[in-house]
Amino acid sequence: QRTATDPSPHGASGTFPEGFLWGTAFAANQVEGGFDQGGKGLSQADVIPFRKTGDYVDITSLMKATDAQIAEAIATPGAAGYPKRSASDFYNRWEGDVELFAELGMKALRMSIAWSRIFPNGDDAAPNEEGLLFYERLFTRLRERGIEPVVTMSHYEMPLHLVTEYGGWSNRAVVGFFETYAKTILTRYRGLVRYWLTFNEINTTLIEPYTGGGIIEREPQDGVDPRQAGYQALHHQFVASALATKAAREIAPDAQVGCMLARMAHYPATSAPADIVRAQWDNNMNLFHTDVQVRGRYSGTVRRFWRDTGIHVAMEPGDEALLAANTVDFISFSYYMSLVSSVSPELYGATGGNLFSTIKNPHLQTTEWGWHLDPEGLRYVLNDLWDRYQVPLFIVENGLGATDVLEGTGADRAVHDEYRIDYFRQHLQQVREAIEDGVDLLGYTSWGGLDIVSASTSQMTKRYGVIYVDLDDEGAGSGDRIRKDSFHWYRELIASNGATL
Ligand code: BGP
Repeated sequence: QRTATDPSPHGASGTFPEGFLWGTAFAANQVEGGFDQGGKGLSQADVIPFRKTGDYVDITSLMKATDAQIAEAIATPGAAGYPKRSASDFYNRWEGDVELFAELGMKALRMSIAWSRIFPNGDDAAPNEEGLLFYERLFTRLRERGIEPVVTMSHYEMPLHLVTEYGGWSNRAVVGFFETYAKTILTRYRGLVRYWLTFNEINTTLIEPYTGGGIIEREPQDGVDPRQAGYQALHHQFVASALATKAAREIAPDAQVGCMLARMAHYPATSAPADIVRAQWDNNMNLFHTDVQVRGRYSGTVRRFWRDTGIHVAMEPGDEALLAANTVDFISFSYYMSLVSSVSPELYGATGGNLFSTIKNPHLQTTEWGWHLDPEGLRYVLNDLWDRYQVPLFIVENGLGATDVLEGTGADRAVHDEYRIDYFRQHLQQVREAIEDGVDLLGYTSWGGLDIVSASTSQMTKRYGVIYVDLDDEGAGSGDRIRKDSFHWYRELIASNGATL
């Protein structure tokens, strides 16, 4: 007999598993800065300018780049106007930051390696030793502090030279360059890094082809579906991911390799069957990426989409066998919001925040940037992914972008971010429910840790961290690190392995 409280036993005495990997996450291009230090080459993220139109950030251009924009950026030395070139200056302050992470009690730091620090041009004959050494010292220190590095090989970052000279991931040659890069870091950091992720949010290649795939925005060609280049680039990334997974098995057999997806659950706008089928289609189009990386093959849904749109993805002999033979060990994903699907086009576009055109869900609040706040959706996607794939899951991004207010002076400076604590508490309660439901979850790394430059808006003031970084959107400020109230809350939570939730 069903009761009104089924199927959600709120307040259950669920616990987090022993060894659960609590931590925080960030990406090299958003945190490091030091864009011209240590032999680093320019990367695709270093040429994204910060533009304000009146009072507003011009978000339409911040994940894209044109030839003219890149030419202007290359001619512009220094970091002014290019936030990701200086970011949170982690490159120069990492030792102090790691001590803060240790104080937080973190078990894991999810981070990425800047490919352009290791191979400044991407096609160099030999790696840059200074870049290799930077991460070796960082991983060593993290290990000394009991923090497990969880490392993304490519997080919205590739050497700019591969973008301008080769056309980014749309060119098959980039697969070979990535394979060399992957083998170089797997070999060098064998024994230091156990958890590897190949590509961050691999579905971004279709959503934002420049940021995800290094594809420069150009005028559409007659008769060619504009999505063609994105799908081709994505296929190359799947092949590169499989080659990196294969290399990991050979080079570092104790390594665990995961894929990474921006998981966005699509809910039907109504209970009309057509809306439900539409939502299912949208979910399948989000999940075909994990289908390839976990099941080892493209789904019928995406193959039908290619047929219907005339998109042709060129594959080389052996690609399909390679994908089938080199599936990942676990699924990692980011979770920020749910979306709504409908067959009624007039519902779309009214709202949806700074990334998507979607339908407003009347049952949910949104963030300052218009993203649906949906803690229960996290339980839903955890159960859904687990049921579909039966491989361990890892939440490697979740958090609230908000405008924080720094109060006080000197040593008394504080940020009272109870809204962020509420966000974490509500989401983690749902995570605990999902674990009670039987989901195998490796860990949870909240987005940011430190405040970093936003991927989609290039703002520093869209803050995610539990540690405030005293820099504004123009890069002005002391750069000091200040513990927010959420830092103290998260520290207690980690120390109790989630019991204080
Ligand atoms: C994910 C990215 C991150 C990150 C986060 C928050 O899509 O993997 O790099 O930045 O979203 O997004 P934003 O910074 O645009 O608020």
